[in-house]
Amino acid sequence: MEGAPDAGLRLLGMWASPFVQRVQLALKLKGLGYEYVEEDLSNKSPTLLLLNPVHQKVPVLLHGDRPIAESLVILEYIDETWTERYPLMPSDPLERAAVRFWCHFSVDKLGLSFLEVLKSTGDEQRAAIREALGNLKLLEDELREGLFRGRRFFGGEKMGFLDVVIGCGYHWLPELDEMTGADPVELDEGFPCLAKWVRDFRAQPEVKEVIPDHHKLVGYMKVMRERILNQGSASAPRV
Ligand SMILES: N[C@@H](CCC(=O)N[C@@H](CS)C(=O)NCC(=O)O)C(=O)O
Repeated sequence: MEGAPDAGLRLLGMWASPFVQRVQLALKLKGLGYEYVEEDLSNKSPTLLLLNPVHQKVPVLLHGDRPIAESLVILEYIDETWTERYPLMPSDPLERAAVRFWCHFSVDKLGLSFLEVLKSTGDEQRAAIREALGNLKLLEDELREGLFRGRRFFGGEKMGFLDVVIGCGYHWLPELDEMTGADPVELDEGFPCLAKWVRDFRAQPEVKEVIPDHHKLVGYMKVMRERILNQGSASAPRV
């Protein structure tokens, strides 16, 4: 059992998955205990296939006997079910809309552009990195002069919904070159607000408990990258 007290929660996950880490971090911030079940994604359990027949992916959160799939959906469920503990979503509807907008951006644009970096080499990878850094710049601008300007976290003084989503997806940015074989990026120079935000995110005790050891993660990502490059760009990774 991870954490306390027992809220009748079971999480099907995979240790390296940023989507799973989002859910683990949200549960930690809410102080909710849960049973963790590690899935072997190369040999998915009948339970996973039964509970998430549409996507057959982790995470799946079981609350009692009710399964909830898709990390963003799970996060909203957790936040709306345990409203009195550490609210993740802002109360202002306009700010909630902005949080949802940047969550979509993180999935649709940022995530896809970094996947291209992982899947490519040489000139192709340099072009992919330019595209990914362009997307990162949009987030930097948002922290510097947008709705979240002057804040320590997107959520304010404390981490909120967007910090959980983007933080679990991109806490490894300082190790981008090691993970992807790309040229090193000077985060502090080009992205000072994001660089500070990543440092603050990684320093949070709940984050330290959830995010895997960076050496282990870099090793895992290198193996994934080799596998993807050997399979050809047509295959999607099972990360
Ligand atoms: N949109 C999903 C993505 C989840 C996802 O891609 N999970 C990966 C692990 S990181 C998975 O289960 N992959 C198995 C597969 O693709 O067969 C979410 O946000 O929960």
